[in-house]
Amino acid sequence: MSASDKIALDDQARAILRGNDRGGYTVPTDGLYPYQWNWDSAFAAWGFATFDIDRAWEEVETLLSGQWPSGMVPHILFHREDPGYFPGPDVWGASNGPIPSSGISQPPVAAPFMRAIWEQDRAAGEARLRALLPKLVAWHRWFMRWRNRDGMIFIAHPWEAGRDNCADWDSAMAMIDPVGVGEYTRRDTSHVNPEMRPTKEDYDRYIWLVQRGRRMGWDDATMAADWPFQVADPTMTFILLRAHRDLADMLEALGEARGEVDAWIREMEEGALRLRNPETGFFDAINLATMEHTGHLTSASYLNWYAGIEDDAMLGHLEHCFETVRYPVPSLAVTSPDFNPKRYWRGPTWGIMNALIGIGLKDMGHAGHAETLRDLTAGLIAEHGFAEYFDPQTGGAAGGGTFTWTAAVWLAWATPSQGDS
Ligand code: 2M8
Repeated sequence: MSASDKIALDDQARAILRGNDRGGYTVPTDGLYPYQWNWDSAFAAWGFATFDIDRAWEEVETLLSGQWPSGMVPHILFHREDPGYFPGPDVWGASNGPIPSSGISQPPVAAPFMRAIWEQDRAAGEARLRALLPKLVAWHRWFMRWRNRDGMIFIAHPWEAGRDNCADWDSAMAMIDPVGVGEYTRRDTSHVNPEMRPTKEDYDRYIWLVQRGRRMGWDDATMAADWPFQVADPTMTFILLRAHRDLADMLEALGEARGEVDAWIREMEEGALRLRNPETGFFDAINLATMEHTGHLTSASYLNWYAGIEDDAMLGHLEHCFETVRYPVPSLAVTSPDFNPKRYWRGPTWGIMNALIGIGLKDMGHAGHAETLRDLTAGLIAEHGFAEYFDPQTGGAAGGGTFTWTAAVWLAWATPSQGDS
């Protein structure tokens, strides 16, 4: 990549973050996603930190300002109503927090990215971090209380994992009969080619689960007693374990007690290993209704290093993936009968997952693998733009364009400029 191309792409990525800034929070992309999404925002903060540290802090402060009294940090904050997205605040009916929101959470990448921001801004950022840490502790405690099964973290809705229509949920989704869901109008398919989005069968179940949560007042105890969709998820489990480690280190650095978080780390170090499928040898999800592994090798399977877990078999799978897929890492192995190169989380490559996998690889001493993945991701974005996701075989851009988290991943991780420093 020439120096001028690199500068142009860095400029473009910064312009995307600025363009998606709605004042204190960033939308994932204009039109398709007009609200503040939880993990998108954490990625946005990481991207902002490369050129505007104050704006980076502000992003996570706004996100955590939507925290519920239970500690839960919602997956969407509906700051200003927008008819362009379905389901909006009226469908969720969740008024449990200070800002209208959804009733579920999302992968807690906030702690790792807040650590990255604070490490660039130790002196000036300390007071801001100190104010935010209790909120992170309360959110992590909420996961340990309400989404924990033997040290594995489960999701209560496919949207909670952020990998909406991933094959990992198929068996649990098939157990739901979305009777009475009624008529509704999707908005996503008017922004994006429907072949790149979840099916109507998926949406009927997504909305049916939302209606059920709403009837239960999004009350954790009521939901825990009778909830038909619970899948232990490698995204949530590996990310929360990593987030606990970063949180404990930040607490210690600021002179706060870390014992409670250390106990969670120990519990999850054991729990995460339960996600290893004894038949295939790779990490996958478990449908808690049947206790069966789902049997799918996904991009989330490779987050073990991000959680500080070494694994030779996963390294072998990754090397095979590098040899056989032009633009790794696909969200579902290309050899799976369910693989679809265009349909969202059933095949396409996502820059955010590559960044998390790459960070983990580097942290665990696999610098060569990390560099390969970073180079391939940089090439993908440079050739095909700041798309929401990409066809892993052709690199073709898919989903929404001018996407916040792809721009953030470029600035904070993929850009060759990161190697300059
Ligand atoms: C996608 O999910 C939303 C629902 O939360 C949707 O399709 O409407 C997922 O890719 C999710 O991970 C992401 O946070 C969100 C916004 O980018 O879009």
